[in-house]
Amino acid sequence: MKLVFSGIQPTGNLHIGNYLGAVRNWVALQEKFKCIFCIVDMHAITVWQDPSMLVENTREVAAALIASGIDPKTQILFNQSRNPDHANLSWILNCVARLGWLNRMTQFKEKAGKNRENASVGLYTYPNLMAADILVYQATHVPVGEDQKQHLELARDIAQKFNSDYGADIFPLPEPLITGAATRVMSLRDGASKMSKSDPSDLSRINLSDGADAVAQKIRKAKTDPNPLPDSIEALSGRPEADNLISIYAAFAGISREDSISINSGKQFSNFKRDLTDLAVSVLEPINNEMRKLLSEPEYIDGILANGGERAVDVSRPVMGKVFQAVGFRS
Ligand code: AQP
Repeated sequence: MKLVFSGIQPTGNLHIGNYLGAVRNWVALQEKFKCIFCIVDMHAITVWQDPSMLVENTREVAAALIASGIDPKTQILFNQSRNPDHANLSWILNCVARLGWLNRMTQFKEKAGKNRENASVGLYTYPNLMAADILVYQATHVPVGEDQKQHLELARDIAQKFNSDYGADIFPLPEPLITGAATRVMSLRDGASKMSKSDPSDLSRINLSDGADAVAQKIRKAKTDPNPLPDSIEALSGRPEADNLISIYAAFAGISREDSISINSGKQFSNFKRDLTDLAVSVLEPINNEMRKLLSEPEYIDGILANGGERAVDVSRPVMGKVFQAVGFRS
């Protein structure tokens, strides 16, 4: 049976990068696959999270996912810490993965930056936890963006080594799931950096929790250049902010970048930004309204996550039984 595992960190509000680059595709996957959607709070604490904010952010991400169309009844939606099997398998995989493999992970180098000695050990072993997230459910497919491809490769290597070391055919090798042209949304303040939840400037991103006025204000303040929009994608070269806004327009309209530029060619940014705002609000407003409704009932969201956690354990526990037996735990 095909089983999809997807994870998202509750490190802040979900933004349109998460929505257009990942969540929107996950909604479509539900039609074809059994899916497990996991809010990965254990990954989030690899960098400092204020505990009370983490609780709020976890609820907010859950509300954003449900409001975007994830169905917690037919699929499993929960936060990672509700199922201890992730941590349990992760430890075993720490003993399977090789130091040299982790040393090659580029995301650790990027996230740890220059202050590597002061990064948490968890940030370093993050890919092993990610492998455990996938393998503990014997997931067969994982939708991955460009930035996560290396981690999925590592999960495959770990699965293969575990199966071979212990002579047990427990873990299928998870496959990447390509979900159409990936939209990489860049910051509204700097077209060269990715839109990110943890960017200190709230003006750099449009959050799914932003109402129509905030969306309009952020698009109005988005960095641009003095020239009108050109008539071809090639002519956007060297204009990263214009390029980003054209891509965002294309993603919201469900059209190609080429069509987006031909529709908007010759417009001044003031006009284009008005059109982009109308388009963005038409997609985001229903999601935002539903999110607000859900967030007014935190117990309802907690109930969904608790139920999802129990159903997740039902899937992982038999796998952990096989793993324990293979490793030689419990006499
Ligand atoms: N700007 C983006 N454009 C397109 N896709 C994006 N994703 C994130 N940012 C963009 C995709 O969203 C999914 C969930 O990501 P995540 O929250 O687990 O981690 P992330 O990639 O580290 O996201 P952020 O927003 O940048 O969070 P922080 O600031 O905490 O690091 C992934 O599929 C990701 O590709």
